[in-house]
Parts: sequence; C-alpha cells; structure tokens
Amino acid sequence: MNDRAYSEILSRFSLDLPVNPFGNGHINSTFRVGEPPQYILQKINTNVFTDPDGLMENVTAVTEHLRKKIAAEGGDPDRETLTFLPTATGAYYYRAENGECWRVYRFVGDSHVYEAATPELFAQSAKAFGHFQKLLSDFPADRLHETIPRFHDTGARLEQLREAIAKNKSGRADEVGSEIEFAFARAGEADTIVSALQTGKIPLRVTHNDTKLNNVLFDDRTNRALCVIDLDTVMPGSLLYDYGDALRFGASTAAEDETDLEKVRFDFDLFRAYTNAYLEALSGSITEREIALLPTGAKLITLECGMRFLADYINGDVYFRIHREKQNLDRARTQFKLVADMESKWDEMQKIVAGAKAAFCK
Ligand code: ADP
Ligand code: GN1
Ligand code: MG
Repeated sequence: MNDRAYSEILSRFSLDLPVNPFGNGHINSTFRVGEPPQYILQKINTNVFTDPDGLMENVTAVTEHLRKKIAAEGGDPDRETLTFLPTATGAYYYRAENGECWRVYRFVGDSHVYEAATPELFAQSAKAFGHFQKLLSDFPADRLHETIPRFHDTGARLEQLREAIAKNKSGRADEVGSEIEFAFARAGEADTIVSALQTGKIPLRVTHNDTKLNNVLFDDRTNRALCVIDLDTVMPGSLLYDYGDALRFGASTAAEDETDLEKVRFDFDLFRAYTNAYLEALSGSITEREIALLPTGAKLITLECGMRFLADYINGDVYFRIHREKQNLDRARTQFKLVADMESKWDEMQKIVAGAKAAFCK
C-alpha cells in the first residue's frame, strides 16, 4: 500500500498523519499513526473475523463497560482500556472499496509490551487479566457475538486437525506423523473443559480468550501492567481458557517459534508466579472446581494451540501469519514440548496450585 491509500483510510476518521508498521500479532495488520504515535490503525483480518460488524459491536460495548468501571474505581480509562474512533458516518470501522476493513483507536503512549516474562512481570500480567475478568463479571454475556465460534473447543479443534490431514492441501501431512500422533494420543482429554461448562460444573464467564503476554501494555514509568488489549476474542467462555493461554505463551523458557526444542521448557517459577497472582486477583470469585482444573486448563489450551498451528501448517499456512518456512510447524512443536513437560511434572503443577489456593483463597 502507498501513502495515499493510508491517507484515504485515515481521512474517514478525520485524521491526516504519517503511518508506520507496528506490532507482532499473528492475525491483524497493525500500524502506528503519527510521530510520536497518537493512534493505532489496524486492518481487521476478515478471513478470521468474518463478521466485522459483530466484532466491532463487541469491542465497543466491552470497552464502554470497562471505561465506566475503571473510572468508578478511580483509574484512567484513557490509558487502562482502548478507545475506538468512529468514522464520519458513525461506524467503528471503515470498509474500503476493495473490501478491506480498517479501524482506528488511541495509541496508549509511554507503554510497552513484553515477548518474554520474568516472574514479576508475569505476575503483573496475571493481575491485569484477573482484574479484567472481574471488571467484566457483570457484563451481559448475551450481548456478545461469538466472533469465532467454538474458539477454545479443544475437541472441535482436534476435528479441524483431522479435516486438515484428510484434505492435506499442502501435501505436508506425511512429514508430521509424530506430531499428529502426539495430538491424537490426547483425544480422550480434549473435551474436559467444554464438558465441565456444558454440565454446569464450572461457570460460563465473559473471557478474553487470547491472553498472551504481548496483549498487555505495561506502563513505561512504573513497569506495571496497565491495559489489556487485543479484545477481538472477548466472548463467553471459561476462565480456564484465559489462564491456560497465558501460561502456554508466558511460562515457556523460549519463544513460541523456537526451533531448538532443548531450549523449550515449562518454567515452574513462572507458573507459580502467574498462579499466585491470578488466584490473588480472583479470590472470592473463582470456584473450587475451576481451581482444581487449572493444571488441565494450562495443558489443554497449550495442546489446542499446538493442534491449531499444526493444522495450519498442513493447510498451507492460511491462518497464522508466518515470516519463514515451517514457522507454524515449529510453533506446533514448542506447544507439544510444553505439554509433555507439564505431563511429566503433573504432581508439581498440582502442588503449586494447592499452595496458591491455600495462600489466596481462604
Ligand atoms: P494482533 O491481533 O495482531 O495481535 P494487537 O491488537 O495485539 O494485534 O496489537 C499488536 C501490537 O500493537 C501489540 O502487541 C502492542 O505492541 C501494540 N499495540 C496495540 N494496541 C496498542 C495501543 N492502544 N497502544 C500502544 N500499543 C498498542
Ligand atoms: C493469535 O492475534 P494474536 O497474535 O494475539 C490467535 C490466538 C493464538 C495466538 C498464538 C484470533 O493471537 O488464538 O493463541 O495467535 N488469535 C486468533 O500466538 O486466532
Ligand atoms: Mg495481540
């Protein structure tokens, strides 16, 4: 795209500022607007989010709710949640003639994200996601569109993997036999969380569903977690999805796409730090059954993410953005390595959860 094309998009939001690429997400395309940046311009990935109207209704309703809550508790809504800009017609995104959907929101200045955690930083992000969960506890779930149906239905994700293998669009299924075997060997556990929700054993909540460390902005000045971002997957779900997704990314000793699996381990200090801070933040609202399922949440969401990367590799890299060959396969392998690590130290995981429960949920 050239500068004129960006100007044309920005003019719909009554802005005229320079645009530069930004961010590291796998789904949307993100740009900084202004120098120093004042806004974020984002192209919504409409292959993934097929209903941009429903998506933007969700995020504007959720941020409106959060604004009120943050203001009521004496916080700064301009920095602690996202603020979307309407176009001249009052819509919260602009659909260009070529069908692309663009949105603009305020850049939160003097903030940064992390791609890797320390126990202190990770505890900060747990606190932020726990607080986020609490602030949305009275948000009417029936107002939300399901932006990606069955997003964290691990059994359905396994079926999608099965389909990818059957179609074998890329011809790559033959080279990943051991990864496929790893996923299917755990098929019997895949439905644990969804079944617990369906039978009412654990509550359906409004959850974030994409709780990667880099979806929390940290304040440059205090280095405390400031703002939960990337709200596209806020939907009814289980708190175990949020907990599990945070751990699969943040408690790894290596990057999500590390090629040397020797470097990839599930770090128990990080696991402990996150679990303690999460239970502290949710004390009084998290249920006994949810606590008991925390290790399962960590394992299943990690397994699920591995299956999604593997399916995408077999489908020919059509969902997650890649920057090099085999990146999705490497991503799948790191997730499976983390699952194997968790399984080998399952007792330790349970002990850490029990310790956190004793300390913070009396
Ligand atoms: P994706 O869906 O592609 O992951 P995100 O919404 O997470 O997109 O944005 C990508 C990156 O852009 C974030 O990790 C963060 O670094 C930066 N970012 C997003 N929103 C803001 C904001 N309001 N202020 C400052 N930086 C932001
Ligand atoms: C995607 O958009 P981003 O990069 O924050 C994905 C998540 C995955 C994650 C893996 C809508 O998140 O579900 O866990 O990549 N988002 C969507 O890194 O599929
Ligand atoms: Mg993101």
